[in-house]
Amino acid sequence: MGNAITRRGFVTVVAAGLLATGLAACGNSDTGDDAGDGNGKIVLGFSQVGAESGWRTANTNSIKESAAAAGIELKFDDAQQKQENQIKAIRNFIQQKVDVIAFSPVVESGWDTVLKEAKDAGIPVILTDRSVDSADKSLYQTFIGSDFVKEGRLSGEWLVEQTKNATGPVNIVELQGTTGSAPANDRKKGFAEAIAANPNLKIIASQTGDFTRAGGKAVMEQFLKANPKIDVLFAHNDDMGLGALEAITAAGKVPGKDITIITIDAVKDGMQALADGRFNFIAECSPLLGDQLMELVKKVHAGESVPARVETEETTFTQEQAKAALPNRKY
Ligand code: GYE
Repeated sequence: MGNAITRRGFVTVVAAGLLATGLAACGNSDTGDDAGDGNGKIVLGFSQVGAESGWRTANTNSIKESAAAAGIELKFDDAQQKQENQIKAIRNFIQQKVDVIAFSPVVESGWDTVLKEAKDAGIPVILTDRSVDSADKSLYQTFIGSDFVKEGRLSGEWLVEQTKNATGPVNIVELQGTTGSAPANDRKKGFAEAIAANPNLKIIASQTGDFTRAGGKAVMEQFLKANPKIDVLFAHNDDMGLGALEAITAAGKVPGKDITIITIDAVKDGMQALADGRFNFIAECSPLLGDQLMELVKKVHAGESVPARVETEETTFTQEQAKAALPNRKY
């Protein structure tokens, strides 16, 4: 594995042996006009997860803006968080003979058949934001996105440090992201690993809130009813944390004080809650993947080799750091 910081602040990880594999088989040496638009532009079919969170909205905007700036024709589909819709959209893109397909897989499993169809049609596929668990890596060219395990681990490590002098048990509730999605699986894993050596840190309840505010609120209400002593909330994204704030306040507790709140994403509303003292810590997950994605689209379309993995560079925020960063936050 080689590591290099690229000019856009992304860390590029090049896996050995990937160079140009699969690309030759794709045979995409045309001018980018297959979709019949007659304007010579590269046509990109993009299947988005949905519009479930502030993160997702920022990600969609980034992709649309970057495609326009790069002169790439974008066919955009919103799958409303349903895998079947994404599979349909990808099949449509194949039928329309787009030049490149990119998508953010709502869940990790169940993609092999449709990815094989794209490969057989000679259309290269790029995974963005979330990955798939397909064993056959030749089904896609590259995966650009965050290290979700690391985000969970950083969240857990912060909590371990904060609670190092705690004498009694620290009761944690967890709001998971969409069941079966890479960020839910990985954030859960990273967090659990980070706190594992501290037996007083206990996850007493863990359920999905589907990455939405409404989900976060509803599940937090149940958690509060069932558990008289909750010390910490770990939410897999800001939006669920923001929904949970309402439930916590309605239960007569003070968020950020009675209950320590850790979330992931660092979108504006989350950062505001952190700066205001209602959240306590956020691990950042950048949705601004558009520019980097368009560069990859151009490269795979030109038959050039690309790294197997392009990892987003991210940081973490405490309340003080959120106050300082908020005025310049882009999303
Ligand atoms: O954290 C969450 C969104 O896949 C990284 O999806 C993304 C996650 C993000 O709904 O807010």
